[in-house]
Amino acid sequence: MKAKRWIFGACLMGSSLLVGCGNTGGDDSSSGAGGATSAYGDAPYEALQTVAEERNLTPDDLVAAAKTFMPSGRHDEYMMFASGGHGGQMIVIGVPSMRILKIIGVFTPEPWQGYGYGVGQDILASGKVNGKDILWGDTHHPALSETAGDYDGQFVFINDKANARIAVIDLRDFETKQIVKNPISLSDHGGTMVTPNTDYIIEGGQYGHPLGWDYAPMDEYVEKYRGMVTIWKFDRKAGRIDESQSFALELPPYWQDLFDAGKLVSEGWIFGNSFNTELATGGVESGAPPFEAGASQRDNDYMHVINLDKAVELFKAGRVDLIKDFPVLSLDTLIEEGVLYFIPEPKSPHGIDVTPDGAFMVVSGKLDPHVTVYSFDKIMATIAAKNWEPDQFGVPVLDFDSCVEAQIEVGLGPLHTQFDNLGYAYTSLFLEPSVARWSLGGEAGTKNPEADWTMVGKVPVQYNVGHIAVAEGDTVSPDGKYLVSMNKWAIDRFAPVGPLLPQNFQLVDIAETGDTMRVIYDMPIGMGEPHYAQIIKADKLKPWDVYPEVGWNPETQSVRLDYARQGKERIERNGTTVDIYMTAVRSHFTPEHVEVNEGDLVRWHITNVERAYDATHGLAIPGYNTNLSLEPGEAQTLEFVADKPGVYPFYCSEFCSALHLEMMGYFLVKPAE
Ligand code: K7E
Ligand code: CUA
Repeated sequence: MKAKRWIFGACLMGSSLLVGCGNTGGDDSSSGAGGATSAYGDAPYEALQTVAEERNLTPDDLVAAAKTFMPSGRHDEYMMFASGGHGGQMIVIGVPSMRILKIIGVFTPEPWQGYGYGVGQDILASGKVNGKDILWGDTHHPALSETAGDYDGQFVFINDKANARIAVIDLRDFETKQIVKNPISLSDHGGTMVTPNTDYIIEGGQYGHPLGWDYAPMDEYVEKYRGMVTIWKFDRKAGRIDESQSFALELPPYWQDLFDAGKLVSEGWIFGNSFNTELATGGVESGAPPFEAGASQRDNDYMHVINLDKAVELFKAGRVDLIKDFPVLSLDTLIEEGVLYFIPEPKSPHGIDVTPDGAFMVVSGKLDPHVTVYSFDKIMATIAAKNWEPDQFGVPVLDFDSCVEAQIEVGLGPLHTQFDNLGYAYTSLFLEPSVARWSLGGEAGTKNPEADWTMVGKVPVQYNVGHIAVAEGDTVSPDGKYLVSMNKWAIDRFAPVGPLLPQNFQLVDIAETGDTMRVIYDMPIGMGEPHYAQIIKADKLKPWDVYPEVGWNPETQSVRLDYARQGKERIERNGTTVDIYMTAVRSHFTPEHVEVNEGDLVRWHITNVERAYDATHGLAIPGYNTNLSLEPGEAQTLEFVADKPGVYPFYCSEFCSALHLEMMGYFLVKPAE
């Protein structure tokens, strides 16, 4: 037997790796997974062996392949909602197969979904900044809605760092329903995070600037520039952010980075971190230290500890100032009322993550090889003892030693931390690059064999990991099992596609204790630079098969009043306004001829009257920048001026039936005299 013939070697030794290898006759359940008859006759394992040899696959490769392969028709156990980075979308990915299931248009038009070309036009327009259409976003942190600290599968939110906007996506149809522009800030990063019952969505700022977009010269940085965190009220019933019940907190112009909401014991508090407590203002061109050096001089920055319940109380009591008509709790009020505290944190931190039990806050400094763990109990005791010194803005800075529970050396460039079901935490190490596993203390620490607060092991990743996401990792009861390492660099992992490479999402099997962690899949992400992701148990999602009723308007999630009904299709002219009432069904539009005059205002109402699962039609109109995606039951209205005479063959852009090519019509615009 050749050395390479390890598969049957293992089999003959009685390994259970190959189920039923002693009986490959295909006659019963022992012949392979699921008991199906093999397409490879009576020699499926020889076929596997041949593939392994031809493709030079190791036994580990085969196990990894088996762990991530999803047979046709079978569904993934988890779904990952990943930010689309500066692509401005959200990416839905099945785990463990790592197959992309959907790309949701959020801040960016998405023609396949008709988003931004009819549907979603109003939603994108609500994200205007200073009256300007902004047709992209830099999405960073998705947050699934939670009930009692557990993902509930109803909504997902995401921020746009570039323009300080927040979007709401409804998971009944996986479509964006709302974009809210922050009225006082131009930049956000610490969003989105939700409180344990999704009462509030947190949006922290990033780069300091005068709130409300006023002008102030850079040498007035300390007096006029500010940071902020905005608390958006979420109305679950309406499925929308209620801007009238939302407010912001004025913060010193340290650069706030990430926030996380307290849970269980720490519910009612939120925690953030910051960098540039140096208040560096750059100016390398005039001899000042560049930002990256100027903002890294001090050994410490400040973790932010905010009493959210108290802030809400003060807002409700009207203790606010208005900036651009938006209610803001001033820094003075926050200090006076004991809402805001700082704690020193190792220099230039990036992530802040609250443990599943809510008892500890984990911070890592990019320039410090440790993670620092703060105890909520100790923080409360330190506040009660007034053991603090004010910073230059008068904010109490709590005594570091009195708040810290542990510091664990994890490696170079620690960024973000996640948690699992085994009492472990995982921290991404940007510089090594790898993912470190370490054991929690407290209650959680009893779930694994290691001592509390100790480094357990590392798995190398390729390359330069940013965020990591564990299945159900931000909930009060993480599932563990899988971790996705979101790597910024891909270098040699995939076939070259020019100088702009995809990002690399690596799936890591973390189901075992100790230092056993295995990379089992590499997934190229060829759009944007995804930052964070959350992974939810797929059976928590209950999306609609078809819209509940014919005439459905997905923007309002209700039936339109004047939708185009089957049998009532018509064209109505009222002066120079023309209303077209059209239906779509396999395989025709009714009416098929639409003639208007040059200069008419056209209101094109169209309904897909199908009730069959997946019977989607499109409406593509050449020359008018229009494409709709009409899911079964959906009704849309397009509005435009027919400003160019001509003959426009419009057609269905979804291949819906054998006669799909015939599903078309003529839109004629008759020249004015
Ligand atoms: Cu890229 Cu959370 Cu915006 Cu870290 S962030 S990597
Ligand atoms: Cu309808 Cu193609």
